[in-house]
Amino acid sequence: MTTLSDWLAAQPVDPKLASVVATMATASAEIADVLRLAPISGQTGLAGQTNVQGEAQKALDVISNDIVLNHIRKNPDISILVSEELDEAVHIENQGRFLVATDPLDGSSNLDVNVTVGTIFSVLDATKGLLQPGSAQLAAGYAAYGPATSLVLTFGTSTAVFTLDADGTFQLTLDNMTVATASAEYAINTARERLWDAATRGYVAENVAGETGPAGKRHNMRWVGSMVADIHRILMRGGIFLYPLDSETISKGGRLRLLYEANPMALLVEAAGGRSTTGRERILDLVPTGIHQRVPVILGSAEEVARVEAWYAKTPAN
Ligand code: FDP
Repeated sequence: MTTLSDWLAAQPVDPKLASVVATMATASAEIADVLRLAPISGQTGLAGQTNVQGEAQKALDVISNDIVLNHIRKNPDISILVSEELDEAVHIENQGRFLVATDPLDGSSNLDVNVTVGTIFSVLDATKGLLQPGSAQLAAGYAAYGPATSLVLTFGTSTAVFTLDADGTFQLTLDNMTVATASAEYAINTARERLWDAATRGYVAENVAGETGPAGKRHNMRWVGSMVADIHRILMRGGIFLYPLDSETISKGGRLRLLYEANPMALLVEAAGGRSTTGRERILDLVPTGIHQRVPVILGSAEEVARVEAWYAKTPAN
């Protein structure tokens, strides 16, 4: 077996950059431990609850953020942390060349039902500022805390999957993964159908029409509602994930966050041969205007994403 350390040492990247990824892997292994035992330790994942001793509990996403921050502070090569849990970027007093943007616990509304959640992260050159396009990412990854803890990583050219072993090391379980070009599985929250734009409506209607409709094949729908779980399924067996702009999210720019959700997932998917778009633009080309900016997200198997892009191309922007 190849451990994460062996694999990182063999990558043609700056060893300091590799150390940033190793730091996020270590933080993820600690978060996996906390989540695994959370129901026994009485952690509900909800803020404002008290434990059996009557002590105030921190929400699991706050605990996860603390774990990440704690590990980041120990790595002198990381000088800035942007986190979904923190309003402002944290500037750490060192000369570290790297910035980490993270959603420390994504999908947290699934915590109480023991469904896969995850930690997503993106690594940028800290000397180039907070608001860089996703194409400038030096590395990206996520940990998926499911039946197994998976760590999925890219330095921008290929995507590899590791699995957390019983002794706390990550073992390489799939190198150079590819997202199937064609697929018939789509993921979207259909409860929002009344809010969708014409392009989303058109694409989904074709899928629902099945083999006798314009898509010419029967589609299936899967929506975990935890982005890490949905994207992990798509990376492993193909498919498309859509959280498009709709009449409710339009005022905020979208639902999901650009810096620590859309960008890292887009880099992972594209490095595995898939596509990513807002519908009208490649996600990785967007220049952020704020650290917590939201964007529409459509990514996955190239042929399915191209079908959605074709719908947007023939639908005028609002
Ligand atoms: P959550 O709020 O539980 O953290 O990041 C936001 C996110 O989950 C994604 O993981 C998930 O894909 C999405 O929200 C689900 O949104 P809906 O509840 O609107 O379906």
